Amino acid sequence: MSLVTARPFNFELDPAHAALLIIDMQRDFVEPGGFGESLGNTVEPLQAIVPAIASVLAAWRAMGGLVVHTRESHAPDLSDCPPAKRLRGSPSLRIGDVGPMGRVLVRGEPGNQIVPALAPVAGEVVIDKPGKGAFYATDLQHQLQAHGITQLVVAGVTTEVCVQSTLREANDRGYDCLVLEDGTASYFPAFHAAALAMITAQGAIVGWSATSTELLAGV
Ligand code: C5J
Repeated sequence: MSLVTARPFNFELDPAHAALLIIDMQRDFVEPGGFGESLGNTVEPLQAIVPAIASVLAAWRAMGGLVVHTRESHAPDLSDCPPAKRLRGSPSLRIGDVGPMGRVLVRGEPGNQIVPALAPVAGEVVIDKPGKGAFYATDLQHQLQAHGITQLVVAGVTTEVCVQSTLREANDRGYDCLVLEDGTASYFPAFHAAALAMITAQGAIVGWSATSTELLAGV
């Protein structure tokens, strides 16, 4: 066990039973020309967190911890994309449309790959998820149980959408979750701050938060 300085109070990290879960750091969200930008967003806040995640990823790999990456993605025939999701809003590119990085949020397309600085290596788990939460319609729970995982260190995007949905799903399944303050981001900085506040409120009702530096001091 090692004690990580965290909010709302220190987090007892059990490295042997903790996984690093990196949510949706895929080109579709992080790079210009992808789905995130097609919705009218600027991608800079998401690009800014790549170095912090990369440093935690390097430390996690060095200690032999389980790394899980997720990608929000759909089958090429969009059979796992409800019309309610595809038709929502008025993006310049809808899910399945052809954009500068191939078909938006479709598995196997260039834009659906994880950004090169955080690309998975052999032995790491990659979960393709059709929803916002990483447990919905995936085998994430099975993978974590198979590796004896009880704690999750969570990074990725966006804080108030896929990160928060996944944290709530994980919390309901009994995982202790620590979210990285400088390893998560939103297109809307105010939503990032609000999501962290919601997660850690009421005595860590959903989880804890810490910076990557605070986590690394305890790894
Ligand atoms: C969104 C995500 N925001 N990964 N996806 O649509 O947060």
